[in-house]
Amino acid sequence: TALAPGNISLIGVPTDIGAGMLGARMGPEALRVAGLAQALTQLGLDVKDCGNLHGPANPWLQAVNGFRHLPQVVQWNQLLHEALYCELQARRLPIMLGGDHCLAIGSISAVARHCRDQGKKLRVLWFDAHADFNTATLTPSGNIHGMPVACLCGHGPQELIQIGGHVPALQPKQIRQIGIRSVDAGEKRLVHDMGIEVFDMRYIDEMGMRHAMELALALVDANTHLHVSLDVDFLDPAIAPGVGTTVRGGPTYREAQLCMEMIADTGRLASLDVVELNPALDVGNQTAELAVDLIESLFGKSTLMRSSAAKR
Ligand code: 6HN
Ligand code: MN
Ligand code: MN
Ligand code: MN
Repeated sequence: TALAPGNISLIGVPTDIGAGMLGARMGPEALRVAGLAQALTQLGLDVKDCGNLHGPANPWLQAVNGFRHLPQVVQWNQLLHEALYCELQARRLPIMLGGDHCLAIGSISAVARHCRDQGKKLRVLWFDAHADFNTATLTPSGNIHGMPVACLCGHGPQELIQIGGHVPALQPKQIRQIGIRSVDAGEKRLVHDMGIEVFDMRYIDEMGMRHAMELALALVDANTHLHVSLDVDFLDPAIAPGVGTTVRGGPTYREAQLCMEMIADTGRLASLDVVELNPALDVGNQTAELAVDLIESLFGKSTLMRSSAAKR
């Protein structure tokens, strides 16, 4: 099995500008304290920590025309887009340390731009309890972390959908959503109408995580850039309490590990977001430590332990 590229760049994006609760701004430091760089180095990877981006403060205002903090969300995402695109151009594998999930607009638009440059196919795996497909009229909260997938697919304010220069940045058929279990009523209709392929918890209960992941990874080939957007609220809150928007009934530790291991087996992982970690709500640093565990598997930690007999 091929391994992922060996050069990793960590990009910290310390903001909760798109969230409904403060604290995700501390996510990058919690992941560093949990030993992310050291864990990846031990796997033989070359890790560069680019430090943190510096964007506007969170003014903690009401929504205006359906959006909270839109100008600040645009600024953070523009900064992230440029920083991440630079790392991709330098042939490195960027890991975006969030920060809330609105930042996936900046990261994935950069990945999509890079794939257009390189003539690569893009597959986005969106691990989340939520579909993050709200719009200004559908949103119950105005929080833009509930809107990144819609924005990437061209449904959103002009300033956000045009980051990266190509509207839409993504086609719905490039996306697979896994672990979904909380979708707002209007949002549900839009996700369905857009034709996003969703492996929700009901599907995972009935068919198993292995089957869900086999389908989510179907047709990933040597010319595919695989992007993983990992919202920590994907995980069951019993194992991952350090998030602002927990939803019970998420994947277990082993189900989550299996997802990461199956991705590692493809050898096609080329960029990653780790978002929504909120250290202010964590118990000790356990959610950050769990995230580091999962990232290790994503980079082949357990794959390397498999005997050849266990491989199909
Ligand atoms: N996340 N659907 C809810 C909203 O406010 O739009 C929750 C969104 C959560 C977003 O966790 O990235
Ligand atoms: Mn999310
Ligand atoms: Mn979520
Ligand atoms: Mn499929």
